[in-house]
Amino acid sequence: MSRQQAAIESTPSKEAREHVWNLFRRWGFLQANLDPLGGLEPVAMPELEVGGPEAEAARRVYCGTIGAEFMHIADGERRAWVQKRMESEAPRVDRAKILERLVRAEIFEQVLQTRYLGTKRYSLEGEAALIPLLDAILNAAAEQGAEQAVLAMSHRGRLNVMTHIIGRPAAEIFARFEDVDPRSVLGGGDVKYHMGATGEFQAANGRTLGTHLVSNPSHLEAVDPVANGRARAKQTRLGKAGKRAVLAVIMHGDAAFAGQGVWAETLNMAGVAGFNVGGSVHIIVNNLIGFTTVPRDCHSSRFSSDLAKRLPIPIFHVNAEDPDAVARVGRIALEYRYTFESPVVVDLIGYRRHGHSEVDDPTITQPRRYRKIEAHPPLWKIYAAEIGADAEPVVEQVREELDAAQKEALELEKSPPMRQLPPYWNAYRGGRYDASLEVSTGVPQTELAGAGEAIARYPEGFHIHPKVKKLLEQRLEMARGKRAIDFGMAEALAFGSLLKQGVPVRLSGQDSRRGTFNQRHAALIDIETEEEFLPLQHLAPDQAWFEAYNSTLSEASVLGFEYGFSRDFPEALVLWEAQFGDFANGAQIMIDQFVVAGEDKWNLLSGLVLLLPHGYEGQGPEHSSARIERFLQLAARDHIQICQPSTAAQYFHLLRRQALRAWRKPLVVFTPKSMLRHPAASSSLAELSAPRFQTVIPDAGDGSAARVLLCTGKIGHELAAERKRRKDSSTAIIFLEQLYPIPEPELAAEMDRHAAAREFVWVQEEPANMGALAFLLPRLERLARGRPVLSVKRSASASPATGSHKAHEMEQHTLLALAFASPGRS
Ligand SMILES: Cc1ncc(C[n+]2csc(CCOP(=O)(O)OP(=O)(O)O)c2C)c(N)n1
Repeated sequence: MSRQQAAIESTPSKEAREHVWNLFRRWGFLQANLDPLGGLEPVAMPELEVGGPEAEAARRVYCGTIGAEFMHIADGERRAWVQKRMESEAPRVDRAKILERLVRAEIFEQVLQTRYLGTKRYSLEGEAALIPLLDAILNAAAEQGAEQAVLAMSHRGRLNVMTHIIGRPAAEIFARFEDVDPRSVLGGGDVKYHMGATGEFQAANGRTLGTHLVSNPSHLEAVDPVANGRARAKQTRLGKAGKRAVLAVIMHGDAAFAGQGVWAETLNMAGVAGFNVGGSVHIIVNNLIGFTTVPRDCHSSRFSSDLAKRLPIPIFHVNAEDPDAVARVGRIALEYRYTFESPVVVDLIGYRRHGHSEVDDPTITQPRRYRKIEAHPPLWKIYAAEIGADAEPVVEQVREELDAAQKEALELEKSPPMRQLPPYWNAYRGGRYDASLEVSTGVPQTELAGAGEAIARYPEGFHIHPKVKKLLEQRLEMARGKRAIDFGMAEALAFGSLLKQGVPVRLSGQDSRRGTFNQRHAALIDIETEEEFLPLQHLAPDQAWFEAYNSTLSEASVLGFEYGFSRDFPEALVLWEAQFGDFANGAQIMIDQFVVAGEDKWNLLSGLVLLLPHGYEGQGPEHSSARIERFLQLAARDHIQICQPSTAAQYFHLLRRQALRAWRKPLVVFTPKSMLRHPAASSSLAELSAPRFQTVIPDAGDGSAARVLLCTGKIGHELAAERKRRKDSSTAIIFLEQLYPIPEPELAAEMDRHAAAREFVWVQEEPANMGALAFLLPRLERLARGRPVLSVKRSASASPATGSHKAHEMEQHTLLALAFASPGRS
């Protein structure tokens, strides 16, 4: 007998009992019976080698088919809550309903397997308990007052969830297997197990929950922040009640959960003001395999869920072959979310009956495990025997229903869309650009002055920082027309004028409240109290809402979140800002898979704005380029807009255009750094009152120039200064402000106006293999009508810019010299 055992048996005091229970509360999950196939060996724990009735009782609670990890939570109230739920008697569950759910889940897969042999569907078999788990979660959510659930998941079991939880008719799934309408998606569309779906869930208490499964790409976990952003937007629509009314449920594969950083980034946002969704419910659909890779090669920890312990949130591991325990855990998890507005993780441990997809043979890599699986009956059979029920009538009925659904699908001419857009999308459209979409974006000077005064105002007694005070005084002068308007003020006026027109504005990014370049000051900070004041929230009583958030230091999750937000708030101007444009490549998956391709794949629109500081200023390889070339490579079918406004007024009109046009397309804006306050890029109030954004800024001359330089952004101002210094009157400079959709009529008109020009020269700061050159050259050549189009650029390079400031200056000097070199020599 160990010393510990002896001590406990000789002194059965309350403290000793508590001590034993605490050992199991802390470590019991390591010896819980979690793997239906018995592969997950219990961990030898000397702490748990205690005997006696208390230990037996504690072992029954904590080493059964539920393994609860919660003792890492510092908040005693939360620990006590989980403890109470674990240690109280398991509530009764509706076993007949659970059995029916299991039968439906498995027979659905079997029917698809026999009818469409050799087609990938990513079966849920081996994890069928996911359906009763989601059922328990949504039923409990309905009791808590939830009205909508935003669900996200990858491939595994997705078709099953669409049918049995989201509520889409099985005929729609069959229609996709039959591929009844291939012409409708030529060159576009997406595979069936990525599609979004909208439906309704009938809860046991009589309430109906709106359900939506978010469209998602193959890139595992990329959908996580998107789903949360969508939930946040839906919550924002409902005001204070939003967090209770809208629930996010995100499902993960075990390999992806452990391996993909975007999920870790998303979890890190859970408690941050701008990104909180009142707690999302996470389910790891844990089949203890990732494609062909076993858990020990997928993560360094025992459980794939360990990363979740970065936050003080509970993790409930549950054996997927104990459906009663699964249903119980679902309810506990959901109620924890609602009690503490906290994320919560359910780790549903089962197996995968087939290969990664049904066309893959798993016996090559896991022969022993798959021999076991082959001999293992489906869960509904095990459960029916356990509860003494006859499942055959349900099986028959489900088969008949699915037969009928397939027949129905064969009669369809089109695959009906499984998702529906909410009515707030009615006023917006995508598709091709046409000029009739344009609206006036100018604002009368008197209104600008009024908005400007309000932007520069702060409450009496507010202790303002002297530097900010000066900036606000300057803004006041700008509003009164006594000082030229810089980019910071132009942006504030764009936001302010939109807010007054009823357009909400949401901005987030790293240090975006102050602005990386000290240019924004969206939130003023009292230097005595550190209280905040956001002038744009105090413009007028009937103004729209304004939110500006500093984000976590992440690109992928924050951009994903804002994309999600924009998907459910088309009426708002939603902006994500990169600290420097270079860092946007940390969010490349979001850009490629959602922002740019969303319309093509899913016919889903977004008006999200990406603000990407760009420009060569000698700050090294990573603070120069927002990779214009990459965005241009992605540009097709008018699905994104790519612009580089060269003046404050142009930025003002561009932002307003984005919000006021009915055309909802993502907008990539290359924003300035050194030009933020440069006189050449500043504007007058009159320019902000001008009718609209100019896609092309023509040269101010009479069109007689012998040589025409074409450019975009900062380099144009440098070219103009150089032209002045040289007293050159034979060179024209045209600014291309919108790189895509390429404004052909405007550009052609301006190039044609220069009838005497012998050549056109595209001038860019970027190396030859970057920037807009490769994209524009063939187009410019076409518009030049036979005249040569030359180019001036840095030499091709693998890295965007030099690390030496002096080298940068030498290069810049050479660029300008070449741009003004005599014809034919560039
Ligand atoms: C980011 C990313 N990398 C790789 C893949 C290819 N891939 C698709 S499924 C899969 C295995 C996923 O395993 P797991 O997360 O455990 O989910 P399961 O398929 O077992 O349900 C992999 C590697 C992918 N889709 N996304």
